[in-house]
Amino acid sequence: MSSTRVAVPEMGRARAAKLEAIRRRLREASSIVLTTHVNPDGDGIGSMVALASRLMRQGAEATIITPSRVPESLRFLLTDVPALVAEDPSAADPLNGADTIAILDTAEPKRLGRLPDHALRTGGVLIDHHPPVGPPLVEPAIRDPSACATGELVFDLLSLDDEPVTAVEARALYAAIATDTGSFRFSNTVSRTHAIASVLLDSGVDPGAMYRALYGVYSRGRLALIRLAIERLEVDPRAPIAWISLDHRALSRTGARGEDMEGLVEFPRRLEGIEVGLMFRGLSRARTKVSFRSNGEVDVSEVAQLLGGGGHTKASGALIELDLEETVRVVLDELRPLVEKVAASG
Ligand SMILES: [Mn+2]
Repeated sequence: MSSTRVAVPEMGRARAAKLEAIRRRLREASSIVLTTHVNPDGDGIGSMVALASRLMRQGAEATIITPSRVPESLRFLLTDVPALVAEDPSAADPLNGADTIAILDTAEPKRLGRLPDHALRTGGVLIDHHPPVGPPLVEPAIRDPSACATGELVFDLLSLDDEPVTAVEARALYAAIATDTGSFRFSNTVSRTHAIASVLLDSGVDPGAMYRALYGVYSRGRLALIRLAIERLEVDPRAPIAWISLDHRALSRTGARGEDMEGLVEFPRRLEGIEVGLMFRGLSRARTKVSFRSNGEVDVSEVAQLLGGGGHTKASGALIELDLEETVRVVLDELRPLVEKVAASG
């Protein structure tokens, strides 16, 4: 490493020991299937691509299998690596030939489609940054919530090899870290995150081009959906709550994809004076998905849990077995007292 580069603060000993065990296990493998959770995100895909690239350069066979479709905006990452990519896990051949499965960015078997059966048979490694629940599906495993992204753990894993990251690996890891830190603005962004980003930039990442590839291009369908969503934005007359509700025909009417719904809840949340933003999405006549976003004063996970969902204090969600209108009414009835209390005390 050249002396002009930023030095990344060393990873902790516990992390290093776990990653070393994972590295040894992967060295013994000759045919590896890499996978991530359903509805794969930039962290899952970027982590798989970076690790697949390194494994292939070391002479192993690598296949990326996702339990559900890869969003349009992340496909560019997959074209960077010659790993065979299968989006339909019922394409069994690569799985049957694999001697090792690498699970990235989740430790929850129920988010892995039918991969867990294979993983239990072949064994493998698990790399995740979500808080650990129960024993890991395979070992060696690392589940380290102090990492901002699985991409950070993969960066640390690759750094155990005595070689620099390639431009392909750097792009994939940058995409992983940028997505999971909300473009370096969430509270999981610390100085080490930027130190890693600095190394990745020195290894060939163009941050402007990456931002444009990840977030900068909207399909016509997405723009039509945003217009519809903003037309539907409502503000509660009693408490500082705003919401958007879209029925189950919104996608077919606008030509948008399911993934285009992501982030729409930011519009009501960002409205001046609002404490809680909501997004109601009618999935069918008797099923509605609700996303809660708080600006910090109200703990929305309380209401989400009350309605059978869950999440974090500032971002949570629930699936409710009611139609759209009824769901809006029920959620507002539960949420209003909480928000009024905070608004009164503020
Ligand atoms: Mn992640």
